[in-house]
Amino acid sequence: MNKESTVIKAFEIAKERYAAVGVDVNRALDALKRISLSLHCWQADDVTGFENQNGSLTGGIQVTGNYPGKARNIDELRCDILKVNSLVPGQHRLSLHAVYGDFQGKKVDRDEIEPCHFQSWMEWGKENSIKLDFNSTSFSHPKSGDLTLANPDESIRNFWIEHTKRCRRISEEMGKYQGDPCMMNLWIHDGSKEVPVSRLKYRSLLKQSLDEIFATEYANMKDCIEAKLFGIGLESYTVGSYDFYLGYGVRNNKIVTLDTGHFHLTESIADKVSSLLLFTPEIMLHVSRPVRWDSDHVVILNDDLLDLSKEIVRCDALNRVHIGLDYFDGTINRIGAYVVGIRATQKALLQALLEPYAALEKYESTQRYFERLALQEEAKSLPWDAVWDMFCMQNNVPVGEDYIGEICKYEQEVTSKR
Ligand code: RNT
Ligand code: ZN
Repeated sequence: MNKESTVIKAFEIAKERYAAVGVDVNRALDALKRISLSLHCWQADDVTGFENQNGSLTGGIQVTGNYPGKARNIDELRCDILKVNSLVPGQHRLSLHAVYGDFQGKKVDRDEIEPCHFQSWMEWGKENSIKLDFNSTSFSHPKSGDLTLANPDESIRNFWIEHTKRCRRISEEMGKYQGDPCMMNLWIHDGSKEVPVSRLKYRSLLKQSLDEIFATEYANMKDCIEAKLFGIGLESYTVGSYDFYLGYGVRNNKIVTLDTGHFHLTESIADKVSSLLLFTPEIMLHVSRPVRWDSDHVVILNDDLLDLSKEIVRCDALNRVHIGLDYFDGTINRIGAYVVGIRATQKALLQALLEPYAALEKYESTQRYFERLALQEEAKSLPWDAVWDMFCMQNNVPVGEDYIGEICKYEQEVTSKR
């Protein structure tokens, strides 16, 4: 029997099994198809960018590994992203950082970037039906230090305010160009290695900087603010903590970004979704995988990801939650890292969409807690994988492990020659 007919057969059986618990698999497939993940451009080149300043990665984040084949320029990065897209089902967005502009070999400082530096990205995006998202970049720069937007030195603070304002303008142009709002994420590493005696001072400076940055209203971009627990070398204090940005977001109607690596390791990110939905306009996610710390390991299909996905679907919030990826691993094939993480995220979302929610909810509202627990347990082994294979087949991308060979081929023909 060939693979195609095996997939069809397994799917037909899965369809019946799911129907028995009140789940329509085709509805789940339609919903999954509509979910565009925002792929992070920085897995392709270990968060280097195209400024050609040969500095190292700073700002409390770190990539380990030097597996050969990282993208060295804009053409290679674009080529890699298109390869990735050919191996995952669905239509996805691309999230760019400000340092990935098309600078044509010129030195353009961060307070000088303009929409024109991203024009070729916008055109490329349109040609390839890829919508763009954006990020300001405050790390890996001579003026990064430990403090940027919260720096008491006015000239440094103003430099970063100017940078971030420009990033918002660029995002606005991107959003306009693509006819769909560009999500702009603002994350800064500001913090300190030891506990400062004036925690309030830096936080009020950050608040002031943000107020100034957000003073201009835009219609084609949306602001997201990302908190963090700590950075490497900045372990004791983070100016932009979760409390800080949650407060700022609620008061100013801004979107809070939840990076799954930015919390205490036993904290549930899934549990935060319903609260944010009640008090902030939308949610931005940075799906990552912390191992002992904010290590940004490649995302895999684990319980944390499943819980988070289920929570979004249970809240019926797929239209209010933007799912971005944020991990970087330089120890393995980077295209492979993308594909594994993207497919894992989609698999988690599919399982969430296939949850027999109506039946579970009915049990819960009638206090039939044994039945709820039992059905949750049984649902774990319902044949979601058969539905996933069908999704890949319908979308003309490799089914199951078939993408491994494709990536090895691309390595042989392209990335190993870099
Ligand atoms: C860092 C944040 C941030 C970065 C990217 C590169 O801890 O998660 O989102 O990973 O902006
Ligand atoms: Zn992040």
